[in-house]
Amino acid sequence: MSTKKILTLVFLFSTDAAGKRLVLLGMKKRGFGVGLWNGFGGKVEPGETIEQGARREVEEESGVHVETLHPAGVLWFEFGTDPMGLECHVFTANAHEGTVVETEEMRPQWWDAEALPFDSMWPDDILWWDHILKRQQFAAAFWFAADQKQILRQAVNAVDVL
Ligand code: 6U4
Ligand code: NA
Ligand code: NA
Repeated sequence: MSTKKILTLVFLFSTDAAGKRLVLLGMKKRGFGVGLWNGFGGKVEPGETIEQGARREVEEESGVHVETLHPAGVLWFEFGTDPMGLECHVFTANAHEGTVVETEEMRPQWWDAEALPFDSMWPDDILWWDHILKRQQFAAAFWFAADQKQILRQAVNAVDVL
């Protein structure tokens, strides 16, 4: 692996009147992961910390300003023979339903956190989402086929150091 990109991925949580946990996903309207329900995030820019990048992307893509980001996991992705690896830092944060807006990049929608639309999400998400629900930090790696759909090899581990 010769190079890598640092990405962020943020899941915003809320609770409904019955106390059920809700999570905000965005339908990606363009670019990488188009047509999938995603968390919010993107590339960390030069001069930015990972958390600053995460906060900026959440605001750009959902209109929500988040104060506290909780480190949840780190994901490593490789695709086919592409020498570029992706190191994706996953966070959770609390949000309020009213503040969400649709943007050029994302159409946001709240989901029951225990019933996410995994068939229309990145195929690795179902393999680590339980760790998020249990507030167990995790480190995972996924080797995708060049088609960005099929996972050829995977490793998911609980960690406690993020
Ligand atoms: P531009 O449009 O260049 O500014 P940017 O918003 O910086 O793009 P983008 O949207 O390409 O970056 O970021 C990719 C997003 O997709 C990040 O939030 C991480 C997420 N992502 C990438 N691979 C993923 C995967 N296998 N599983 C997953 N999220 C993934 O759940
Ligand atoms: Na993005
Ligand atoms: Na970006």
